[in-house]
Amino acid sequence: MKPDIILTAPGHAGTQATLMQEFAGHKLWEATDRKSFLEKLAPSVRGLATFGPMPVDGKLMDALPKLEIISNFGVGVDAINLDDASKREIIVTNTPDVLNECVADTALALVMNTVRKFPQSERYLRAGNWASRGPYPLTTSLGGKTLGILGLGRIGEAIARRAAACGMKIRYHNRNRKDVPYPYDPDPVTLAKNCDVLLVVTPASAETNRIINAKVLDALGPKKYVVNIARGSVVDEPVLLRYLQEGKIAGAGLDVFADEPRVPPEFFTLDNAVLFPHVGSATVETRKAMGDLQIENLRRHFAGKPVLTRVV
Ligand code: 8YV
Repeated sequence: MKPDIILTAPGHAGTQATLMQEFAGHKLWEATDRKSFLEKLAPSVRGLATFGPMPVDGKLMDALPKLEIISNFGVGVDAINLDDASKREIIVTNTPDVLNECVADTALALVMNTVRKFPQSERYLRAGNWASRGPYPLTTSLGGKTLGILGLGRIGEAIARRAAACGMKIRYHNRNRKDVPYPYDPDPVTLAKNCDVLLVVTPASAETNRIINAKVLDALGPKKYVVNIARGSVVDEPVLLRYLQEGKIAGAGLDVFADEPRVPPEFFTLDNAVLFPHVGSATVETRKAMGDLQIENLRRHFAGKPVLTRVV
């Protein structure tokens, strides 16, 4: 018999199709009455395939007393309460590594677009301004500038390699110093002071919630930029918006937002912000690789084998 699993959101189409084929899959997002959907499945559901920001907490885990594994599509597991899972001896898996290069491409593109204002210059051309108003205003070079990476993990290192190829210098701050050839700063404020572009790659957690606050943005100042490819929650979004509106920092590049897919419309009118709709890992190849890993973890677990990428 196929193990019963719940899929929390439609997620990636190919992955959803395989999950529905290989397991007895139940689609939570289609339930009209979530409570009775969970009650009906409580005696049989052994797995959760999670996609996106829907919170998975102790309450949901308790509603599914036979739950053994939560297999997440994505490297970030901030939507899952890991303490609650660990207390209940529920395995949590994610999809690291397979997305590193793709997310690093997005990060570098966002850094480049934020500093060089390529999207704004394209809009200028499309609006007919080149012929009527002359060349687009000069921007800032990347070469010789310092990229400050907050959260130098595997993705951060892939970004650092790309930034070095553009002639940028690298510095970083992590909770603990790493064995890497880049200078270390002891805290985010010092990193902001010492860099030209502050790139946020740190995982979202209670500890990193709004770690990019007014103090850090003040340390950056009006000539420097912040780029966030981590999670919206790591930035104090209303403060960032105000700093951009008032020119207290030079610009921001954002791939992630506090309440996705809703983005405060005040951002849309800013000329000093480049906004991506959370496309960090969004390629056909990478999303397939992420889905394959999510599925493989479930397969292995239900076959009595150790999962490949366990978080807790
Ligand atoms: C995806 C991500 O957008 O891996 C992550 O943590 O944020 C992205 O790769 C997300 O997982 C899609 O659900």
